Amino acid sequence: MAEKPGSSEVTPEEHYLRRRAFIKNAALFAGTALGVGGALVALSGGKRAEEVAVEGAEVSENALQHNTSPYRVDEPSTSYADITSYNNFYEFGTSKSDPAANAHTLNPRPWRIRIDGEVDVPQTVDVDMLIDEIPLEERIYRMRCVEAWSMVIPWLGFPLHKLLERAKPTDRAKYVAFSTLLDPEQMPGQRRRTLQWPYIEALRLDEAMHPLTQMAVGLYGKRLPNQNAAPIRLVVPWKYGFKGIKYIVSIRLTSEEPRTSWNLAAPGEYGFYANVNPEVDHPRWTQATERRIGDFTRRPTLPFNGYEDEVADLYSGMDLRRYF
Ligand SMILES: Nc1nc2c(c(=O)[nH]1)N[C@H]1C(S)=C(S)[C@@H](COP(=O)(O)O)O[C@H]1N2
Ligand SMILES: [Mo]
Repeated sequence: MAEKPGSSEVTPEEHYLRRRAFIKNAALFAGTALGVGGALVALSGGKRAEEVAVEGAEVSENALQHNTSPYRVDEPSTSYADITSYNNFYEFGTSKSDPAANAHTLNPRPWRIRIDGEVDVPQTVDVDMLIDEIPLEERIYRMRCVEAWSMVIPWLGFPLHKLLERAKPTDRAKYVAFSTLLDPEQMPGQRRRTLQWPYIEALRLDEAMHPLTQMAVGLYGKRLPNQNAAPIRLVVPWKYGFKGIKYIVSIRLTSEEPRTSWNLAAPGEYGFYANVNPEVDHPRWTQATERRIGDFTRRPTLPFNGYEDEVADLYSGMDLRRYF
């Protein structure tokens, strides 16, 4: 248990789980005179959340223990302030500042997700239970919005396949559809007809099972703030940001390709696949370049958002202009 902070080796799962259990107990006593702050520093491993690293400080209930992962782009991360104030979450309005201003009405805990459809073990899972049971990893991914702006975001989460494997997809399962909660009380934008509510997104099963596809529960070492979709959202780094559905309550496996919100709203503009592709322009703007939030000049957009080596095989033989 005497690991030094900053050691980023992958921790064997059993050791990791025991360590998490210890930290949980220790956290119960944080703020008392027991002086566990120092012990937490030594035990936190991987990247230390700032809240945990300060000797004697209170352990923020928002801090999440996690490992680092090899998936980290070699570019500076966008600031926490930008990631949490420049958002798309149409359930709160269409302006970038609406979610940060209004998403305090969300009620992300407790939170359950229903997994059903073409699975042998349909189930309802509690997000806090998942956070306890599945080791979290930090992954620093590029995120490219279809509107041609981008960020680099240090997400905390776990690969989606770990969740899907629990439900045991049947042989007929070919797609995975995700749904956001429908509740205009919490999300007043759902009273307006900007999209057909609830927001629905979907992936092919092989895309959903790909190791890069992540369920995110945190950001910069802490639980997701409401505007970034507390308590849980999807992150598919080689696709346009709209595939990364927020505030998920349902995951359904299907044999037919599901209809998705943006594709229903404007099929000529937003395809089912939505792979980042600098060669296929949006009908109203170029996708060849993008504006990284915080930068002054535009930069070229990379095929599959820079994840071509990992994912191009998923689409071999497909005409990516037709299946955009
Ligand atoms: N439910 C829901 N999910 C959503 C959206 C939305 O409006 N509603 N916007 C999408 C779009 S277009 C983008 S770019 C990302 C933005 O995520 P962020 O605000 O956390 O950066 O969320 C995606 N997920
Ligand atoms: Mo987006």
